[in-house]
Amino acid sequence: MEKGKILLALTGIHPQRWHELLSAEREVVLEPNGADDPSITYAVVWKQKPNLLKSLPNLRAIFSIGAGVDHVFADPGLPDVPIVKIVADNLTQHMVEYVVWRVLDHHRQASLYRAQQQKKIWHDPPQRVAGDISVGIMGLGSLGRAAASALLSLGFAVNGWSRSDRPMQGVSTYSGEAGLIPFLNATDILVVLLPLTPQTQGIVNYGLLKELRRRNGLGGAVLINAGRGRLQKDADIMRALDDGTLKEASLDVFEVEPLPKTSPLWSHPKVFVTPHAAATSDPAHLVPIMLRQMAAYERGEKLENLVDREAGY
Ligand code: NDP
Ligand code: OXD
Repeated sequence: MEKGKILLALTGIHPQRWHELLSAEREVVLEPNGADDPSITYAVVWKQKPNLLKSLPNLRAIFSIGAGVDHVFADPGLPDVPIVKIVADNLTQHMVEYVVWRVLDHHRQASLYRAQQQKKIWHDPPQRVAGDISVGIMGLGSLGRAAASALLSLGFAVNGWSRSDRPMQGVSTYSGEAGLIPFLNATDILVVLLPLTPQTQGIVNYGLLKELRRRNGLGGAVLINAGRGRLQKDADIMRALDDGTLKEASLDVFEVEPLPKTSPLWSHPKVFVTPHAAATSDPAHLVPIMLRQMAAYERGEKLENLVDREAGY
């Protein structure tokens, strides 16, 4: 197969660094200029414009610059070519750090100490150890498994929920619809690392949060969502925080992003907001992986980390 040309089509992300690094090895067309060039063979995308790719007759594969691919599927004219998602140590490391940071922050009652500090209160509340707390990870994929390992090494009890059976040493695993309620009933801190698909949209709602365990001395259940915003119902999270169903939440993703300035989540005292920054895609680490895959494909090897179109992730 001859060396292919790349279309770089990013929305809401500055393309310069991606362009520079991809251009070091291949010819790159930067959307919108020349985006209909029939000699384009690969598309590197983040939220590509609708119907942009369907007119490219020689497109061999689409590379998402993120681990999530819901932004690729949002295109009604998505051509039927392989879609590759990112699996990279660098991205995984960022996500593991985010999850461990947020779990420890809630577990070690950081909000209580911040409030005490503001009032100059010297008070040492009772402490639990990690083994008293069950962290439940919804989505035991590349990121979920790495986060589970890190939490296990800190001594937390860890539960995991996935679509199919995913045994993991040291983790209590649950799967499918039948496993969801038992998983939630055994979980104190819920970490959401699911992909957004028609099956998972809106799954983090009030009814689900009600099922979380509340007998751990944490003072209530905790939600951490770093998956996708449309997995959750922002209004249900507000309701759950306000009536005590949830003690606290760390939210990296929101139904609408950027989070509108009018959203009450910004100023809610029990919510920790980050701007979809749990694991940012770093071109210096991800472009070499994409270029390696393109070269391997042209040598006749298989593409790795392919998206299952039917499953949507
Ligand atoms: P993977 O595809 O490796 O894993 C997805 C996991 O979710 C799998 O365990 C899968 O089950 C499970 N799952 C999917 N659908 C269902 C369902 N209907 N019911 C139960 N479980 C389900 O994805 P990654 O770990 O690489 O990434 C997860 C998500 O994290 C991404 O899709 C993206 O949305 C988000 N993300 C967010 C970032 C941020 O900065 N906030 C950065 C990077 C990613 P099974 O194992 O059976 O297939
Ligand atoms: C991703 C993201 O999917 O950054 O990688 O959200």
